[in-house]
Amino acid sequence: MPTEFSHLLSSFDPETGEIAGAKPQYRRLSDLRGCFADGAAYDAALAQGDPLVYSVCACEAATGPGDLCYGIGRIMAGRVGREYYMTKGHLHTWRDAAELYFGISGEGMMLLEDHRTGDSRAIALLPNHAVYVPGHNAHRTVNTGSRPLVYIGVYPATAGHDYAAIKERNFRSVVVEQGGRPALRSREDYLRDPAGPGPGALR
Ligand code: S6P
Ligand code: ZN
Repeated sequence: MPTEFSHLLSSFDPETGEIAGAKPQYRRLSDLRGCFADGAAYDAALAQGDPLVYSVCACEAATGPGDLCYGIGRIMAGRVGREYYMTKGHLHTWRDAAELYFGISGEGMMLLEDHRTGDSRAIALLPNHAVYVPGHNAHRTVNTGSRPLVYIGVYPATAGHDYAAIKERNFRSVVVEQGGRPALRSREDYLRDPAGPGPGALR
């Protein structure tokens, strides 16, 4: 079996989320300042330690126009306040660039937000399912389960990652635990009433 990835063949470990020959990036809680809605809950969690929230490993061997890349994400189970552990989230620099996500293991959601309209959607990300992320949608992956969520994202090599827009204004919606289930709520609404009106509306 090959140990280095190339344009044509690469191997990955669906448990660890690592791609042979590629360097994983690790995102700890301290790297996600400003992402979680509840700032006090974030500070309290960070005072207890700086756990790993997720890792991502990318195969970006092909770089030309028309080429494709993929990344494997592995998000740990956990929450800050009621908000589940999640990725930073980004828009593609090339706004038209779409992406396909494939669930490998665990249970999660893709939070999509159209930057032109502000409309938010949460789509289940489950094993043996694919989620299409249309262009112009900020996307954030959320682990709503009790074990690591592992998934693959396939994107155009020229998509680029724009984190600045998210850092500036964050997503308008949050995926939070409500009555033991995930719910999509507006950030404002969640901050006003963290427990929410009742069982979550998603699934
Ligand atoms: C890349 C793709 C994923 C993410 C990964 C981590 O286009 O969407 O591989 O990079 O889910 O998320 P983030 O927001 O930290 O890049
Ligand atoms: Zn992306």
